[in-house]
Amino acid sequence: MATDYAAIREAIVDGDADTAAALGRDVAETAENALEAVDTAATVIREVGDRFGAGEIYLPEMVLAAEAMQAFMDEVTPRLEAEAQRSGESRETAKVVIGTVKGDIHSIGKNIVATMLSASGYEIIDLGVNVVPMDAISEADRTGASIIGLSALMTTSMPYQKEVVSLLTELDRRNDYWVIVGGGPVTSDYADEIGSNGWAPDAAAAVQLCDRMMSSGTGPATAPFIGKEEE
Ligand code: B12
Repeated sequence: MATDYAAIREAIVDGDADTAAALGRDVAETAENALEAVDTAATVIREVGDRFGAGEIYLPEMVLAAEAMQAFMDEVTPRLEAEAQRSGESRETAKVVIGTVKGDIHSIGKNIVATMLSASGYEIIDLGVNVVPMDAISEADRTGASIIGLSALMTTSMPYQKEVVSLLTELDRRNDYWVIVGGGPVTSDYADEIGSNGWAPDAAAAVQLCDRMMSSGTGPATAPFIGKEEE
């Protein structure tokens, strides 16, 4: 059955969680490409955010839309996992500590990245949201992770991505972890500037990014930054 993108859009914009959940179930059961449906939902929720930013709607409306998006994602996530598993060739994998940085509670995008990485064979240690920089490093130490993934959705929280890189450098431990960053306002140039190892615009690209790092054969301290490919 063809995915009803217009209905997904309407349910999220209207903040109708029940309908969004039902549409999520439809996608999980019948869609040809679940990730494409998730990308559509992500575009819609960002548009809702733009309208909030422009003062056209109020916070409660953005909250309702986010809840509808979450209800949709709850239904689609198992299918997303199955899809990624099917397309996964054999690859070198590793442990990834992932979280949304301090001061920031946005979790939807981070969760999609975690789901896709996990389905692709990576072991995920999800620290949740509002993660203090040193905690990301301590958890990576504790779990023996190779990669630290940091999500930030607000310009005000982006500096905490930088702080993780700076802390590792100050501790003389920059070679211990690949640090990758992402999230709505985070650009490839910013990611390069703060000294992270890589950036990806979406969850599928995040998997490719980790794959490239794990097969690079070099250490994080000397590896060239991997971000937006030059056109
Ligand atoms: C949904 C949402 C919320 C929900 C969050 C629900 C949840 N559980 O996540 C709620 C309603 C709770 C919320 C709250 C707030 N929000 Co809000 N929110 C959004 C919104 C509309 C969408 C974010 C989203 O889910 N996008 C969809 C996902 C799929 O996309 P994504 O996160 O970018 O992730 C993808 C990629 O970026 C990438 N990626 C993401 N993380 C990572 C990590 C790595 C390592 C990699 C490689 C890749 C990667 O892959 C993902 C999948 O494709 C944005 C608008 C926007 N343009 O982003 C505003 C937005 C981020 N919020 C904003 C604001 C201001 C707030 C509040 C402060 C509002 C308030 N007055 O209370 C609070 C924040 C409180 C806090 N301390 O964090 C502003 C931020 C402005 C700024 N300063 O930069 C935005 C931009 C809206 C706006 N235009 O004003 N918000």
